[in-house]
Amino acid sequence: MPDTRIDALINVFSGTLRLWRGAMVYQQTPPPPQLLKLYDIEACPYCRLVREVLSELDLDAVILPCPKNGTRYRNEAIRVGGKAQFPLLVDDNTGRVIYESGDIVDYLYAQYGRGRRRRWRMLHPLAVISSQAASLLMLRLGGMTGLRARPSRAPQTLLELYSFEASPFSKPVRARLCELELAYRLRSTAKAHWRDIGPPSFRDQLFKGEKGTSRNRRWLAEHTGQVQVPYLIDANTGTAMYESAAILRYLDRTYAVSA
Ligand SMILES: N[C@@H](CCC(=O)N[C@@H](CS)C(=O)NCC(=O)O)C(=O)O
Repeated sequence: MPDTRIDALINVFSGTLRLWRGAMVYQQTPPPPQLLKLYDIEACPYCRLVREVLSELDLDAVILPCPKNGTRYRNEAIRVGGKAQFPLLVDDNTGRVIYESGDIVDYLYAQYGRGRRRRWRMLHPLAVISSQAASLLMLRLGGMTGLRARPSRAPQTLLELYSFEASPFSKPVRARLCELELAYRLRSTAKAHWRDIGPPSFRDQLFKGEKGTSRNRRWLAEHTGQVQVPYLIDANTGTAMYESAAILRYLDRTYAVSA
């Protein structure tokens, strides 16, 4: 089985541990004028909890990868927030700079959703434990990607990735973007209708109806004729592509530098 399939299988288990949070849109929010910024480590269980909520509120964001030993955005994060702790959310719409996953999740639900019930906030420690278990699973079985920086060259223009947090095939791509410290505009593409559930090849045979049940899903349907993630757009080279294995090869070929 190719590596990406094994990774995807491990990600299915880790997604199940998180009860598939970050797979469905709970509320479609009008996009705020300024993009949110998230200083993030893909393998960090706390960052995962925040990314799940971006998917569930259908919020796009600029993801600024800060892997261990990274230099490209880590110093910027310390300048902005005062310390190297991740996740760190910056919302230029309100001037808020927030550490602590629980506080960030509360803030996102309050600012862009319908608020979060107190009992969910009280359950945050449980969410942390299951997210840690999910990360541990990937560490033990998948070698934990998306943790440490690898040498790379920086693109001039932000990459764009259509993805949602629980997507098993998107995770390895986000992990590689993190390791290579490649910032990207996350186009949240979580499922907004039960018709969206299931692998695209199977689902598209079953449901012939209109594709595109959320902003970014509609965009994919209109511009590419299908709805599948991950989908990468790189304006630096005029590239736009589906298929996680091909995207990983492209990122390595284009941006990785041998140490
Ligand atoms: N209580 C914090 C914990 C955050 C945390 O410990 N993050 C780790 C990464 S998983 C970190 O920032 N480590 C410092 C580093 O990576 O340099 C939260 O919920 O956000």
